[in-house]
Amino acid sequence: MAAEPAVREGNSGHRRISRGAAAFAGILAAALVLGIGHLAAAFIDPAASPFYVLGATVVDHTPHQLKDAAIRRFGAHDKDALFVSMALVMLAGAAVAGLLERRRPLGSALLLILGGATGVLALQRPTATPWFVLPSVLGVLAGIVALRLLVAGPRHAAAPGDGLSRRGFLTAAVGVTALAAGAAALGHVLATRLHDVVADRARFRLPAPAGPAPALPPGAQPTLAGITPFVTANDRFYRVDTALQLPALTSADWRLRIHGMVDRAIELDFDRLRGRPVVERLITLTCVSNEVGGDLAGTAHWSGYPLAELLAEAGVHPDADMLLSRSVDGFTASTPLSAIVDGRDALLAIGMNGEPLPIAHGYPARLVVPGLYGFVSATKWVVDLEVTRFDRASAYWTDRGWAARAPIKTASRIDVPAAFVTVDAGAVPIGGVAWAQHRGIARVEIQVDDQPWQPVRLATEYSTDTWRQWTWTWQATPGTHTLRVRATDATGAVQPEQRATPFPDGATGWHNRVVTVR
Ligand SMILES: Nc1nc2c(c(=O)[nH]1)N[C@H]1C(S)=C(S)[C@@H](COP(=O)(O)O)O[C@H]1N2
Ligand SMILES: [Mo]
Repeated sequence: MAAEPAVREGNSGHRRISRGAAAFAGILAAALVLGIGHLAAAFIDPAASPFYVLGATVVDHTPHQLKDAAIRRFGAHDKDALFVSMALVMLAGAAVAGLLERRRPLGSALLLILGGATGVLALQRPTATPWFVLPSVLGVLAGIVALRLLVAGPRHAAAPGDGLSRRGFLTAAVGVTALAAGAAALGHVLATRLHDVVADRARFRLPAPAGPAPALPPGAQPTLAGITPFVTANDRFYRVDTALQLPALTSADWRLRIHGMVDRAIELDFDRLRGRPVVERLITLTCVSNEVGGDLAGTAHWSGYPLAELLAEAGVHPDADMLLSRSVDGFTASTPLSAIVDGRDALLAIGMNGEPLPIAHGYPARLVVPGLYGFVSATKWVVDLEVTRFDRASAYWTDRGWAARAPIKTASRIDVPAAFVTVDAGAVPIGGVAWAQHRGIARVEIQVDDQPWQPVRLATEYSTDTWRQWTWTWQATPGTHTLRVRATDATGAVQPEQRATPFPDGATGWHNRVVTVR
């Protein structure tokens, strides 16, 4: 079959653009909406870019079941998966707009409605100002002009309804593509230039800790190939947050307001923090979304300022019971004040493993509170601490059905042997990790098939706020066997066998591994 010409004579003698060309025109127009919108957003706030607005809105309204499924299915690539699905939906919508435009300006109307909706959604973003509508509006106007031009032809065409010639169409298409790509690229460059957080982080000098973390005692890290390292490197540390675009907050722009139920509100910046002693602590962070056997946990040297001291300066009212921390991107976490002032190492952290916080982990400042899941304590890019009460305020995930208070549940995991490996009969090294932050691990036991539970060798405890490695030697016999692990915390509570999903306050159940022995 011969290729359809881009432009052909209609019955009326008017040239009408082919369906394929019209769909293509719609896609180019939509690309221009996003490109111009992105450029305009660079002058306002990168968070006002239409593509980002749509993605962030989807993330904020995704039911937790779907979000958990996405994290399970795509892991750290859950955001890539979101971007790809969004792009596909947009591509389809844009093609429809192009097709609709062929007879009447219905495609333009569709762009106007969708662009208007994006502008309204932009105003709902946590950092929004009235200016946030502008990128969507400017983008849509540019998109409509492009769509009219490509599909209906210029106003000064010889006769009303005359479309572009084939050559004119191609020229215009190339022009629109270049404009869209150029605007998007320029927007990207401007946004990074204007908010150059990467350079700022490179210049940031992390103060040496006045109170360094105690050294690892010998025996805290068993030597077993494949066992989880006691300290997690920054680039191996799990990352969980709702941010599609990393907040770009420079240390010069950073302010932390402490207010609410306090005697005097205070505002800190890095100049005011300078000179205060920095402490460094090893703390194991855990995500509530961690499944039984999952790897959403990590241990790092966190350095920063004790939160209790900062709160004491503001003077916390005795009837307050919650610290509501807020990120520059609007995320909030509700932390019981008791967990901050009871002597544990709750920190306003500015360093991770001897470096300024990586941008993805909260640069320039975040919270770390031992013993509590990240969603109720570990606010990254933190800019606001409100002292309040659980009966007056609630945080981001609590508003979406998750628990308001969430201490970390006791967990244990088999790391060695890895899943699906075959081992030789005889002495087989087994190993893993267990955690029960702020209570401590007292015992870890392993069960082979239906045999009695047996205690394993626990690595030396570093502190109750860190995980604990364990090893065991199995006299393996040929066949297929199931190994099961369970931990007991220092209060004597045995990790429950009962399986529970992460929602609403953390998974429970015993991790097991099926091993083939030959
Ligand atoms: N600003 C912000 N901070 C956040 C989150 C978030 O979505 N936004 N997620 C929290 C959750 S659920 C966890 S488990 C920890 C993860 O910290 P990490 O990414 O440094 O491992 O960050 C917490 N802090
Ligand atoms: Mo989390």
